[in-house]
Amino acid sequence: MIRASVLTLAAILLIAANAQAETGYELWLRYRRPLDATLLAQYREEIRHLVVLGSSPTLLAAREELERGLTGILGRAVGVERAISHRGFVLVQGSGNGLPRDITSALMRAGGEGYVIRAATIGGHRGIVIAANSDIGALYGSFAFLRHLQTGGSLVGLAIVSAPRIQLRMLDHWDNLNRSVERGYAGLSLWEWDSLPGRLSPRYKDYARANASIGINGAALTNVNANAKVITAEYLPKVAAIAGVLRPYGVRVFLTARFSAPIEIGGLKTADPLDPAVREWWKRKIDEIHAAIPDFGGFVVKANSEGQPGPQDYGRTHADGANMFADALAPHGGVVIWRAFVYSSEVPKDRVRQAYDEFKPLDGQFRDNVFVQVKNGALDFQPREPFHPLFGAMPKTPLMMEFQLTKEYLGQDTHLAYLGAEFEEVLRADTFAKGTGSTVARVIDGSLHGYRHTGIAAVANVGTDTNWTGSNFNQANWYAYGRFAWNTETSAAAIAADWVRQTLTNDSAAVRQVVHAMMISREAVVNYMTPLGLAHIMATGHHYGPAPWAVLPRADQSPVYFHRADTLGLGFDRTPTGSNQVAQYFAPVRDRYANLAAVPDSNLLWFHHVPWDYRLPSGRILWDELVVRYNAGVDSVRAMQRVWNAVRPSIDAERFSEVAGFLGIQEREARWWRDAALSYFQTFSRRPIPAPYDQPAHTLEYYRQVRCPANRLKPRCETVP
Ligand code: GCW
Repeated sequence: MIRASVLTLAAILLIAANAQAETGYELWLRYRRPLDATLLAQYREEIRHLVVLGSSPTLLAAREELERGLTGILGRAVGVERAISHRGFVLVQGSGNGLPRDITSALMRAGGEGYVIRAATIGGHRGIVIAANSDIGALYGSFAFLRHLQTGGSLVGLAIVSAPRIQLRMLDHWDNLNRSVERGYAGLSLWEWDSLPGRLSPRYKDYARANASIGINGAALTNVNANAKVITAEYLPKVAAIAGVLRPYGVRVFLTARFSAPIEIGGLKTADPLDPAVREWWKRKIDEIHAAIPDFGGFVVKANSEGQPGPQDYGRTHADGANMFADALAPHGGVVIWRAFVYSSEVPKDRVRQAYDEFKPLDGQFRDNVFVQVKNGALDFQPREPFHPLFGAMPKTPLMMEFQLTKEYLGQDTHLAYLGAEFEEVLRADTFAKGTGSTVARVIDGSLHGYRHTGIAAVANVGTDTNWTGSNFNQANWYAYGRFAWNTETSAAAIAADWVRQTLTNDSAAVRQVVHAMMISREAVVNYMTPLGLAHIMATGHHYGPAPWAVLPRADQSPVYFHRADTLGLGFDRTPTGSNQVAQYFAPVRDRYANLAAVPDSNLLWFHHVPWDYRLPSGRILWDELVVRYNAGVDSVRAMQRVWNAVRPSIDAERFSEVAGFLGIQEREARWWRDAALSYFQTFSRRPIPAPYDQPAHTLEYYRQVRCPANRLKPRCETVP
């Protein structure tokens, strides 16, 4: 008898433990009880019932999320009532109606999508108001309130007002219709085209919740290397079904347009953007899309880049192409997002000049509803690049930022690299377009040039993996992107702390340590892959692992083209004696970059071909500094491992071991990068690796032989020491 009940108890405990098993699926929306008993007591005292005024799908979503979240955090159910009847209410409404004066006046600062969260007394009862000027604002406010509780915020004197600085905050999927994901490392595409529109995967709604919780309000569902099929009558009902799930969460659907679609699916002979039949075809097509998806956001277009068709095929400009779509979308309120990532078929003198050279002259020629979307740097999502010189250079054309969350060049799913640090670095960079303080953030939030509309995008890192992003830490990049898109002035460390508290642990000492590890992680990757401004020395094709020696048929795809190592030195001369790409920046940025004595170490080899014995501000010559940096990268990964081991008691076993495993791979691969790169560059520098640093574990020949099968979903190079 006693034995039986002990067994039952054990079984119950096991079930309880399993219920809490941390797969990562819940992302930062875990809603666990706070560790701090005083805080929990306060929450339980102050939060007793929920009153959501209104029944729109968006307000119902807010109610559902608050019920779920509060139940988890308080550890007991919260009553849902129609009106405030006693103390401890949480009132949610998408208007200022009937609210105290201090709240209605705060709402004036909340704009169309922002919110106010305040402690208030209504009808003699004390409680909390979440108010906005729209239902979506109320939903964002609800998520923000839950975040406040999840991160251990106090309810005393609660007074928050928040509004997004950028209007369009997009996630761009590079998802193909066969469900493969270009540069995706987290499984298959979320979009189950075969079973749509009949079946709606539960993932769609959880995806929408995650986005809404960080303020993302647009999603381009398909790859910019586009397939025209997605805009056929066969696919539009499928797209409409997804849009229906995302709509209550404020996420509008966008698609990618293949420029040659009029030929491929329209039976026309040309896709010339000035041809009346082509223009008419797109107009009808866009009408058809809007009939299926009334709030369709518009198109993202990659044209005349990496072999994609575009207006230049017909002797027309990017503006001609973009304006054709713009004219057809305008009556529906849609926008065209035209990418500036152009990479033409002719080998240029300097590939990183191209976007500026092609787009700058077109400033002023785009219609009102066109965005030009610019990658954060002029090359291609490298671990570090100087900010793209187009920022600040197109005052008449709203420029959108494009970041990449899927870490194509930063260790993909495996390596820990918190990109918040990169977002912060780029957004705070000063373009000097209109003197000091002309930051990239102020270009894209529109305040510098008075843009008509503003936007930001990031290439998504999500897929069907249980944890969504391939590794638990990659979730932080999705999260940080949304938070930065909402508030470009925020800090990477503050966002990291919120993420850790919501996602991993609320133990303050552990939070501090994990944030520290995250904050050094991106610089670690820069150091062991591409220190001192090196770029694009990754293996060909899959971009995983080092191959600085690679020579491709096409020069400007070759690592040797980008690093230019020779017996004299290392680096790409972009000063007036070289490609003069520095001239694309405003003074004094261009002068600082052009001057070997003034250029920051972080961009040194990006702008200069530097002699091996050139002495850096550290007092070391270039070669020795390179050795130091590569080793610093490895050391930082080891420091991250030490942090992770130290916080073990605060982390669940599942995620602890996943991260520990990945950090082990990262440490090994950081050494691989270091040893491969240094033994290769040493053939030019002809200098020893100074003590006390390790000599490469293998010969250069060995590293050159390492292969990471390119056809695997996640290239892993298990043979590496
Ligand atoms: O980063 C490069 C990628 C390509 C990608 C391209 C782009 C979608 O290697 O896979 O294509 O950029 O941004 O268009």
